[in-house]
Amino acid sequence: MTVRPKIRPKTSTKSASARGKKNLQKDSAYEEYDIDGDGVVSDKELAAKKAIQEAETQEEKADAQRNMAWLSLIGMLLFTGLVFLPIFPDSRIEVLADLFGLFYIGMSGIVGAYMGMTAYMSAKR
Ligand SMILES: [Ca+2]
Repeated sequence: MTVRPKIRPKTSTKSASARGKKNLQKDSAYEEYDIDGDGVVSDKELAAKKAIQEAETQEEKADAQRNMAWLSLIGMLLFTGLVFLPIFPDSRIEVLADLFGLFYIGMSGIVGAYMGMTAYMSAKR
């Protein structure tokens, strides 16, 4: 009977990073990417984090556009109310009449574009 030598795992003298194992630096900004807190930043966690960030960006964009649409709507109403106040002389209204038309078209364009865009986006999902 021959005695076969036992195969032992080689103990490497290389450092962790040289063997292909990667570590984050101390207090890395990417530590938050370890969502489940197991000390490993997996591809799945990176993908999840990316998806979350994209969703947040989309939400911020949607919020800004909604605010703009509201501002346009409120602006039109305030402007209309302001023009009917007695402090606004008739002569000035006559001079600026063409400009007022453009103002309403511009403001309602923003509101309409917002409505159309949100309807299109919700239909696309
Ligand atoms: Ca993890």
